[in-house]
Amino acid sequence: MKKIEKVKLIKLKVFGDTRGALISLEQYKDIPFGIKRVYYIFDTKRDTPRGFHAHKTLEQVLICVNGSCKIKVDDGKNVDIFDLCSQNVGLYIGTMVWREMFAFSQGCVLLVLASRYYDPKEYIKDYNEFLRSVSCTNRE
Ligand code: T46
Repeated sequence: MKKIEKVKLIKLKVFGDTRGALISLEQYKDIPFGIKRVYYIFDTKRDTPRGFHAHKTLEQVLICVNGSCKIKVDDGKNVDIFDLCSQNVGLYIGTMVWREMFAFSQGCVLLVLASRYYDPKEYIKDYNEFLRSVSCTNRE
């Protein structure tokens, strides 16, 4: 399977001692963009997937801070599936990548750091439109 260039795993530094562990996330340092928005997804159901869209200009880092889930990413040419199951791993997803989140464990909490404020106009929710858009971009 070919790697998707706009998607990568980021190892997050853990400050751990006998009291427990702490992870700090700073924009442009631990996270490769300025953080404009933070949200988290919880109370999910194992058999109810979410996502099914791409973003025109948004970059995000997804961190499963409790439990686990899987993220399917697709750049129009290659597809990959990531198993997020550790608090010290983030999944960076760049622009124009289709994503689907599924197989949520009991108690899963998915924390998301986003490079832009919420803008519903910025979503592409139709897969065929997404494929047309990426094939145009690839031709430019
Ligand atoms: C993404 C994946 C990983 C807001 O009002 N503000 C927000 O910042 C967000 C993210 C959502 N919403 C509202 C819009 C919907 O009424 O919350 C509701 C659920 O959002 P959505 O159906 O887009 O949730 P997911 O889980 O399908 O997708 C979300 C993000 O929207 C998306 O950017 O990449 O998580």
